[in-house]
Amino acid sequence: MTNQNLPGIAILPISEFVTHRSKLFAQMTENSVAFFSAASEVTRSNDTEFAFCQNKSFYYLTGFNEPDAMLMLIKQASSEQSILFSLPKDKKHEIWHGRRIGQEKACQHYQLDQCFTLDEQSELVPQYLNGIKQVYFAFDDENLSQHVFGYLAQVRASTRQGEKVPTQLIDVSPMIDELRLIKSTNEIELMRQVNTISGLAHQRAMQITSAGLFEYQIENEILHEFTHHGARYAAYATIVAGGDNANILHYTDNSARLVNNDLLLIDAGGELSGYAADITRTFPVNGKFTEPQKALYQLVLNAKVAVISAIKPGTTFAKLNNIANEYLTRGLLDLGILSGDLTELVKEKASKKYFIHGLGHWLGLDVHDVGDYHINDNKEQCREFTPGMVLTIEPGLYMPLDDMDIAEQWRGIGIRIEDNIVVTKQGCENLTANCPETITDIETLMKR
Ligand SMILES: [Mn+2]
Repeated sequence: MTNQNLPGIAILPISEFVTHRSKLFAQMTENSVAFFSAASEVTRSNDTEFAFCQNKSFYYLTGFNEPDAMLMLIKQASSEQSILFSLPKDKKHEIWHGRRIGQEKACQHYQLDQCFTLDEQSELVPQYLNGIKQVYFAFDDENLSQHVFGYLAQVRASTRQGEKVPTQLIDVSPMIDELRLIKSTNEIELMRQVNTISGLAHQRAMQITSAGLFEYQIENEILHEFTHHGARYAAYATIVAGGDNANILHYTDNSARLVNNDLLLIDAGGELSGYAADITRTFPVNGKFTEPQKALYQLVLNAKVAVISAIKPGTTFAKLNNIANEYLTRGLLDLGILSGDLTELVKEKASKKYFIHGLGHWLGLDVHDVGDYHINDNKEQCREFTPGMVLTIEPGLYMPLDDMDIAEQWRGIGIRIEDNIVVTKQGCENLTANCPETITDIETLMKR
């Protein structure tokens, strides 16, 4: 099976990473150095590891996907240098564990100024730090922090030979996070593609789902569709939650059997060249919504559509939250799940009793991507959207089976619908365009 909509697997051109570095260089002060650390492999059990996942900020600046490397950016005397320290070529190790690019090829391929082996760090880094004023690194990276302080101590020890020690340390995270928050045309195209792939995976899940199957069997169908279209990994642990399991927000056990007349909530997104999709759909196990399921589903869908239609430059998550709350509160009142005065209920955000998580989040290299939501001291998410931001919109309603405050017909229903949106100059583009969401479209796709 080939997909006509996907001409080829997208990867970012190396020039994209060079551009990311020059954007960071532009913000660094004269006579400064910035350090970025690659991720290390993580043990799963004994001598086996989890699939390697690169540190996303390191990846954003390099495109380099080997573990344990370090990037050093030097801005001095109006010159900008990108230096990579990485694992050496090692024939024996590579036969067992996989290829390494080595320093010479890395330098060419990733368009870096110099590449050295990891062993050369301890000698070279202190030399580069001589005469530097400011050092940037991520303060929450304990391992890297230790290394940086070690290098600084080394330079300090040589001050009698005339070495000049950097005296200012700056947390680089806010700078890199802000850069990552605004996506380029290339990044948006990549996210468009991983959304298309993920939408196909959700379609496959809808077509295959039936009572009696296990949740993890549906998970497997989703992963199959991701890899079939070139997304080698899921961006996060896939949630396949039948019936009341949907009321556990991060349910990844996926071990239960699917039950006739239950809903199935699937939160799944692929990862393409490091970039994530994050899509949720909820549909009936047997392909036909019951009346109570229909009522709640339509309500969540209406709220989602209303929220997305309000997304444009200048809008904020706080404003969108108000729209979602108004829709959901009014709907819950109409269905008799809430009671009281509409204006009062909207004011006290009564819908939050059943809509228990945030409306959305930034999306990019990380599924919960970096970037400030507040920008000023206000506690509300009042940062104005600008073109190039990518975010999720994911209203939901959760009615646990053991909640005796609600009528029996609603109990055990958990619904979330989640799309990925890019803010454009004119308004927004919904990247999750191929994933069925209306009751008619879902029931038609699932007809057997
Ligand atoms: Mn999400």
